[in-house]
Amino acid sequence: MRILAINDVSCVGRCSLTVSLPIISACGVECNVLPTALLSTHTGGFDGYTFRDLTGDIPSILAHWKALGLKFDCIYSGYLGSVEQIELVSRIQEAFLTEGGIFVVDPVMGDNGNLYRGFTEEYVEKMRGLCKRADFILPNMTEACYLSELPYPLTTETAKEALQRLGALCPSPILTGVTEKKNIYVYFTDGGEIHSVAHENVEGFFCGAGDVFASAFVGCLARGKNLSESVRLASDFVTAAIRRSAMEVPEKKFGLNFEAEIFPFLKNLNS
Ligand code: PXL
Repeated sequence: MRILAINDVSCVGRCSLTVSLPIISACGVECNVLPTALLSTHTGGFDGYTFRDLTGDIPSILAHWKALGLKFDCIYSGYLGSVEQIELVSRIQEAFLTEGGIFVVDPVMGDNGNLYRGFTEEYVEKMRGLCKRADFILPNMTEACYLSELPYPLTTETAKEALQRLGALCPSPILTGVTEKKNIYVYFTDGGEIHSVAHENVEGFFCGAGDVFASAFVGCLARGKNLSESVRLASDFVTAAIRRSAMEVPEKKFGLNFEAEIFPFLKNLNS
């Protein structure tokens, strides 16, 4: 099983590829990478970060891979720096995904009801197009609201409406981070039916939590777990990391201490 993770490299702040690589590798699966941008930190909380767009490097990387005859069994895309990169990811899926391979799109665009810096309505529209090509999409509540044109925040009732609308984009939408009262829910559709996984909500917002969830989900799928098992394993893992980090990590912008929870996660994956 060969995975390609398409995401940025944020040097500091535990998100994107610095999260995907260790988690997917720890699952026991080969993780290849296509970096979309190089940042000194992520954009969510550090002032003065650097941002180098790597779009210009991608065509020659792809040409080399084509010459090598490379294909990937799973392609997982996350933070894409531009509308142009969304189009490139579509081309990569066409050219490099094996027959019957899995395409997972995390439509990384925003959090807490807002788009991240530099993202526009045009980007949202293009992302809808990419979601239409995916086997699984993993929007958080903010991204689900933008994609489904429902008001933020969702409730447990409107989350089902959002899931239905997302179902028009992709057969298996997985909606994360729906909070109501004391719980936080992941909603997903399996075999046409709506399912949910609930955990106790822990105060504290961590950049990169969505990347931890998505990477674990991809690793579990690649290891042959089904949709429900993968959602359960990934959400148990990210919840344990959030619970621990809420107590231990004084500066939330440095991201989740997922490292300390990786062994229990792997134990569950391997049992
Ligand atoms: O984890 C989401 C993410 C990924 N990549 C970059 C980001 C963020 C969130 O802020 O800034 C560069």
